[in-house]
Amino acid sequence: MKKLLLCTALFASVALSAQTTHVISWFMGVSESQASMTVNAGDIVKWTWDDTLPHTVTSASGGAETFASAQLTGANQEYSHTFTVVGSTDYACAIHPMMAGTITTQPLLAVDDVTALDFDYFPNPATDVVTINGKNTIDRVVVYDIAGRQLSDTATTTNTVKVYLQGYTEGTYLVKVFSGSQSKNITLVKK
Ligand SMILES: [Cu+2]
Repeated sequence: MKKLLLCTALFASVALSAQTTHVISWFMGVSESQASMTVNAGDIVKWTWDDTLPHTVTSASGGAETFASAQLTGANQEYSHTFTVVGSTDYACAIHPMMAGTITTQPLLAVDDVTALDFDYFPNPATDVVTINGKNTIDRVVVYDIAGRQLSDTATTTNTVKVYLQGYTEGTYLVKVFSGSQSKNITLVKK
């Protein structure tokens, strides 16, 4: 049983390494939280124009990455950028500076890290609670939605940690589990 669960964990980690495209709706009145997200290194962020006004997507100086779209006008215009540098980049529309956000790039799990932190988790998919059983003490568990938005950040001090999913809608969630200096991402499905 334990072996099977570990295989599941390995598979989930590998699946998470796939490149993901995140979409941001780009329009006059977009909020900073709508325009901001955390992505894994290698992910693509695609902005889609959702009004008829001219906009750009332009990075601020001093950020991790530098990018600038052309000035594009009209619904369904789009601009994409692939984020590869770990760190944060503020950006805005050059025409409407209040249209602004921050893209934070976190390191993609290296293949060698997959077995570094030893734990099982079950059940997955789950309806209410997922139990994580660590070989060592688990220090912290952070839950993200599939768009990379952080939903919870819990400090823990035990080998066994429960992740409660009752309040979440059905779907896929990313969970970062920390133990000592190591961390590992897993994918949980709420059904
Ligand atoms: Cu604009």
